Amino acid sequence: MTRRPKTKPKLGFSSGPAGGWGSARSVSEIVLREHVPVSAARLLTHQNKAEGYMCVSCAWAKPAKPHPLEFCENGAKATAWEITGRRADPAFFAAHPLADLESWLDHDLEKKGRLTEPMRWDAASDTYRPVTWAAAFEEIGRELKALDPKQVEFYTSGRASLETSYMFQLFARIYGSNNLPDSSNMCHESSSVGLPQSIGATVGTAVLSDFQNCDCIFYIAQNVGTSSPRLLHDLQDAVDRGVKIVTFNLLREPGLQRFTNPQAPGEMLTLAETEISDAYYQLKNGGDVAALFGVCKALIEADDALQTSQISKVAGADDIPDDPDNAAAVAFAASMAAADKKHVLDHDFIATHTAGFEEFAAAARGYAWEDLEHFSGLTRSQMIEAARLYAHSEAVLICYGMGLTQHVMGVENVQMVANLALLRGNIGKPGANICAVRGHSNVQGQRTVGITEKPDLVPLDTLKELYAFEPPRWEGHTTVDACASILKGETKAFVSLGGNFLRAVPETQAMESAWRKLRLTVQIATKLNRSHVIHGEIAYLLPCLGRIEIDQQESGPQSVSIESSVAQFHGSRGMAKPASPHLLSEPAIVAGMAKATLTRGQVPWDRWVGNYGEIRDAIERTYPETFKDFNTRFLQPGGFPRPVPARERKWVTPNGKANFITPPRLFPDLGPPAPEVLHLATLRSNDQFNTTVYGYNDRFRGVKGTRQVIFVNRADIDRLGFAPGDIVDLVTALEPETERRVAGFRLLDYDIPEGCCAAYFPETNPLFPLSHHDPQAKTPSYKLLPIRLERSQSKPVN
Ligand SMILES: Nc1nc2c(c(=O)[nH]1)N[C@H]1C(S)=C(S)[C@@H](COP(=O)(O)OP(=O)(O)OC[C@H]3O[C@@H](n4cnc5c(=O)[nH]c(N)nc54)[C@H](O)[C@@H]3O)O[C@H]1N2
Ligand SMILES: Nc1nc2c(c(=O)[nH]1)N[C@H]1C(S)=C(S)[C@@H](COP(=O)(O)OP(=O)(O)OC[C@H]3O[C@@H](n4cnc5c(=O)[nH]c(N)nc54)[C@H](O)[C@@H]3O)O[C@H]1N2
Ligand SMILES: [Mo]
Repeated sequence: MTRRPKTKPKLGFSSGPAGGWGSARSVSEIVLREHVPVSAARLLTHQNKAEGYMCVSCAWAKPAKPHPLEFCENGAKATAWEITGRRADPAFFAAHPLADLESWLDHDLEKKGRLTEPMRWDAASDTYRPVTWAAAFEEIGRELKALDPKQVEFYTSGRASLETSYMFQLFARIYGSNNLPDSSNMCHESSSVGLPQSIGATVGTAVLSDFQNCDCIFYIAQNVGTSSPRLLHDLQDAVDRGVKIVTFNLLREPGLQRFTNPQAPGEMLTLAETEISDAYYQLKNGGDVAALFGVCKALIEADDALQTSQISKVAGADDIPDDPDNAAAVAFAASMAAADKKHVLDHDFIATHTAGFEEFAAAARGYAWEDLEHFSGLTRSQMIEAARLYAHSEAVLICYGMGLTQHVMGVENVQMVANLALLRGNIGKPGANICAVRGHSNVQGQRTVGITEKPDLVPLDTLKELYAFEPPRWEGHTTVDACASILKGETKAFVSLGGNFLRAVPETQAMESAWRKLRLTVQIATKLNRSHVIHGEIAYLLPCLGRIEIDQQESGPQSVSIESSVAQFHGSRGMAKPASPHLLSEPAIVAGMAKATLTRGQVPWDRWVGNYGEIRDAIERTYPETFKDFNTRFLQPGGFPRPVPARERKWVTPNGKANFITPPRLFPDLGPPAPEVLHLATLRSNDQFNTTVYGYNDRFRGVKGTRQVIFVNRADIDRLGFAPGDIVDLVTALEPETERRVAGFRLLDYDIPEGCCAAYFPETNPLFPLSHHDPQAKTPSYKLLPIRLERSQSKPVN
């Protein structure tokens, strides 16, 4: 049975600002809907505060001096979703064979509420049935011992704490495996691969105070209103100070246009809105390399002109006198003259700190504006205007998100951000840095403590010394490699620390078939999802405490820690009553499996579980500089910073310089262009957190009661012979030998550049071939896939 939501879909444009009354109403609706007791709802006042718990939604920074209510609509939803009064208990499972649950939508599965007891799949009844923890650990250990460690995947979703993540990677390594794929592989891996080559940092360099010290923010490919709403406060404060916000996005996202602070009663009463962006450049998906090359070209050529005293020639001002775009070039030239600028680029910084400038500048000069316009979808004057705003700012902060990283050219996108920053020394000084806006609340931190498939990123010798075992030195699997290995039948067991792997990865259909052939699936989880309903021959569902819940162990109630988007570590103490007395904490579950599996290594698993302070001590012993005085600093207001050398302009690269890296091309090769092909970007609604679908509305984009929509430009709808509201199938236009199709999507006439289209994830994941990813980072190209539309035989499922 496929469940249908009760409301009828309503499609239209959002006219209101982000935040505002809609946001306040949305929070109270979900608190009521989830039957959250009033006492638990009060917990929100402790969210993201030093004495409280860190939000389980996004990774945005937690200020040392928080707002009285330091949470947003989505943080409140995520909290209510975790401390819900609903339960998926053994009676529910007994009544629902998995063959039945397979037809349920993601929303309906998770909506059943929190898992309450450890369960094992029973083949005879096709149901999950309760087992004891001891029996579960014993069988998991026995099964893992019988396998070659190379046949096992240890997946982590980015919510697990630093303490759990450290234990999990140690368990995998002592067992003998570096197969540690994680959600970050599908997310900011392009940053993790691109930034080290450019600036010698694996993470962004920004600190929270940069928002107070910058005079311009370039905001690229991130949907702040939906994905990290608390960042809107920092943007709003910046705007109030007169900071210019320059946005590059495929869509005109309301959060980046207007914002009403739902926590500022004055603003709510008057409906005062803050206009966020000064300049909004709506570009084609995949157009960022070309757009940023255009901005860099304008800067470099303006500088060239100033060097030769041909100020009138700034940005080619007098080359094409009849060109209407010339106005931007003339304005740029005049503005430089009026400011009496002698140069546009920071030549001292470039000479002292960087390598590769000449090659990059030559490439920028060499590109024709027509090509940059063609691939970006922007006009020359827009790129020059952006360059003018950039050139007149002394400290530019560049923020970016998934619209840059999830691309075949994801690494090049990220490196273009670095190139732009380096041109004017916009890195490592107050207000000027690169801010990689991360997703999951501890996705950055889990990498810091060893969740990675790359053995070079982990101090293996230290682990060897501390725990008396020989760590594996071979390169493990990323998420894409893990999928390939599962598809080939080489992987036999999958141990999942949270997440919903099967739904988050590409190639859904083939992956679901291959997943069923796994010998063992172990899922540590809070709520039921599709990766549990489809399962291996032996399948365990191990329910854990969430971060918001009180975690009582031998030495008392425990705290855990996380790392935010700006590389600050924070403590978090659970405050809600656990959803069930049978739950174990994540550290206890990892320890239970490790003890039942490992026959070597010396790890005090029980002592660690009894007192997480001992795990933090172990983390500090492994990473003494990063986690200096971990236990004494982690609960202080505002957390404590992780050292990021590029912040101090120390470049930990092979040549000791910050490198301009010149992308070899402007756009990826997606096969021969065809008129019927559109380029799909997959997105989140503001009523979901990744594969967790809270509801069927996308208030900001004016969609109500459905997720089965495709956003298309009206000209494309007409050109392709459809009408708005028609129901279509989406069919991948790559690798024609395999048909990849999702059925029953409503065509929505939307403000999106021609040739582009957008739809929600994870419903569209069956369209993505596994091979369609960045070749270096292996981040799936979730923001750029060629597809065709076909008239549908199906009805939308919602
Ligand atoms: N409410 C909510 N919050 C979340 C999540 C959630 O699902 N829901 N997920 C969390 C996670 S794990 C992550 S990683 C983050 C994700 O947060 P974001 O980084 O904001 O990711 P997306 O929502 O996928 O959308 C990215 C934005 O990029 C734009 N875009 C798409 N393609 C392109 C392109 O080629 N170029 C440019 N310039 N723009 C483009 C889209 O229009 C969209 O505004 O959010 C986190 N926070
Ligand atoms: N097409 C497309 N695909 C994408 C993306 C995209 O933009 N487009 N984005 C990608 C990105 S950025 C990401 S990060 C991935 C997300 O991939 P994942 O991180 O694997 O997926 P989530 O949906 O965040 O996982 C939700 C599940 O986590 C479990 N969970 C929640 N809280 C806890 C907890 O405290 N402990 C434990 N153990 N489990 C918990 C619940 O059971 C819930 O069902 O998806 C990727 N996939
Ligand atoms: Mo993510």
